[in-house]
Amino acid sequence: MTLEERFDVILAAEDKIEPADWMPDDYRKTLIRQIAQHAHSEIIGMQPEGNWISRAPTLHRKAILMAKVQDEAGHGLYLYSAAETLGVDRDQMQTLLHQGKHKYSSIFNYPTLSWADMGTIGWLVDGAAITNQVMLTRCSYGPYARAMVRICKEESFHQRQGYESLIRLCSGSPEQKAMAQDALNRWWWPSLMMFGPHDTDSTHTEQSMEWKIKRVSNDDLRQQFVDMTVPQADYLGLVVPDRDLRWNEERGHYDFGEIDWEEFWAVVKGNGPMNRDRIEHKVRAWDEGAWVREAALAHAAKKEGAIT
Ligand code: FAQ
Repeated sequence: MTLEERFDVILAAEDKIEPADWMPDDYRKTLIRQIAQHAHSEIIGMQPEGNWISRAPTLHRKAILMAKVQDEAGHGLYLYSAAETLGVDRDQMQTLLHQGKHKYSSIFNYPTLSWADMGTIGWLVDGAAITNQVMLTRCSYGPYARAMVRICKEESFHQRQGYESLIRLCSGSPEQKAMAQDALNRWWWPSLMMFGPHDTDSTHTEQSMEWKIKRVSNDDLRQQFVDMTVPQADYLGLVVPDRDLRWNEERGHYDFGEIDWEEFWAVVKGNGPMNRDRIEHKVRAWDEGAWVREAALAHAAKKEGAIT
């Protein structure tokens, strides 16, 4: 059996490809691209929420938000580790992100303007992330699939805390409910954009599905998310900002309006409302944190010296 045949047999048997296994170069490249983007999204995704830690309305909410942001850092670290098993260096991934050569999710290029944005990010952004990531627990690449199992468990807490926070806001004063509606108005469409372009415009879906990296297409996941989320908005008494949204009895799904693809591509290409700020902040944090990395390395070397 050739190496390529063995690779195909593993995929067909629904087994996992492991780091030491032979894999096609493009399979490796696709995984590095996707896992690095995913890791960067978790790390950049700390910024919009970190922005509210010092302004959380109660100590209870502050503790929850800090734990959530810390979890995102952890997710980034699992994912960088998963990418490293494919032979890419972590510093290299950071450099490519800082130079704008690596992408991260479009969603994190929007500003967080009110406290209701924290609940809405948990509800919608974590909700969309889980919808996408549950299929990735079945990804053919072992280290990525296993990282996803743990990440999904944590994201599910994130989603529920967000929704719970919105239930509280929506049963509060009219001003609080209006704040929640305003947050939904601003985050709904960017959340739908998280699933990527239509299947017909998606460069990678067909091949990634053949390789069992992706198991469900962008449009099917988006539909799943809409079907799950609209009844949740109804329960909150909030209105989804889409005039074309209606239940389609025949399809058994919600029909919904068209995404503003011009806005999507502008954000993906670096021209969204917060792209420049996000990268500037990330580079500054990296530079200012150099002494921490140096100290950690010196400490590790000292400990190693003490052992040998
Ligand atoms: N933003 O051919 P496709 C989170 C790019 S984690 C930016 O369809 P693919 C946790 C795409 O890269 C959220 N770029 O691509 C959290 C490609 O460009 P390239 C992140 C996008 O890979 C919550 C081009 O468009 N999750 O939120 C986007 O097959 C709360 C063509 O697209 C993941 O990364 C986009 N939205 O499918 C943290 C999940 N969509 O690379 C803090 C893993 C597409 O050729 C707070 N990733 N592009 O230059 C995936 O499942 C896939 O990569 C997709 C895109 C579905 C995102």
